[in-house]
Amino acid sequence: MRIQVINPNSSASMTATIAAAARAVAAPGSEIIAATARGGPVSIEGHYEEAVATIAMLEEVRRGEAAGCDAHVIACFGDPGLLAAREIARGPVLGIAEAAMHAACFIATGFSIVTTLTRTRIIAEQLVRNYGMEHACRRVRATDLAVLELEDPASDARAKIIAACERALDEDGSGAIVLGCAGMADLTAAVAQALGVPVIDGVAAAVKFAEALVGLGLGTSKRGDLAYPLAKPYRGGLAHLAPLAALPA
Ligand code: 2AL
Repeated sequence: MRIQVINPNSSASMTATIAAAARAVAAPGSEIIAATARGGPVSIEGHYEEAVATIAMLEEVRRGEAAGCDAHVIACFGDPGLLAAREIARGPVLGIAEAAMHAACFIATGFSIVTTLTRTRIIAEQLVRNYGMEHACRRVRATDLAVLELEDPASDARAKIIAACERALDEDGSGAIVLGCAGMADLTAAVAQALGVPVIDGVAAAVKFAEALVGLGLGTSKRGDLAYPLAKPYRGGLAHLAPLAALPA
């Protein structure tokens, strides 16, 4: 099966990290098609950036659909544009935050999310509420690391993340850690080894859930609000985003 893994920010270096994490867990029959947003912010750390990045992310979903991808992964912890992407996709669309939280629930009764900036922490807290995960998410913790600092060896990101995770285990009563940024995917093994508890990278979790759903023959429901967008003209600079020719339900 072909799984499109989309980095909604425009940093190709982060896409390389995401693609490596996806390929490390993909089953032998799964092809990971990594895509980087062709425009928009270099990292996503707020609502405005999520909104702008969503347009470029949806363009990639359209390309992936046209190329016959069986599933799509949105590899940013804000899950930007997740429901919009589901509207235009036949197969499943997984957001890494939703996937990671569900994975955590299978292996622990409580988890903490360790993310980047405080403003991002607030967005993650909203996702926890949206996904009905308050029962299991004990706390969302910020590290005050900007997303692109994760790629800078001088930022000491690994040590800061491990320190935040240790505080989470000590103070939150959590049994597992969810890493709250796609750019942390390459740190998963090191953090897990340092902590001795399950550490979940949403990129890997989303790829495995995508494989499971496609393997079960399940795609996105086309009944109700996730039906294909209504056919109508779009104007101006966004005219190219008018829905593709209606596909069979
Ligand atoms: C993210 C992420 O995963 N990619 C990005 O650009 N921003 N999310 C985050 N929590 O910092």
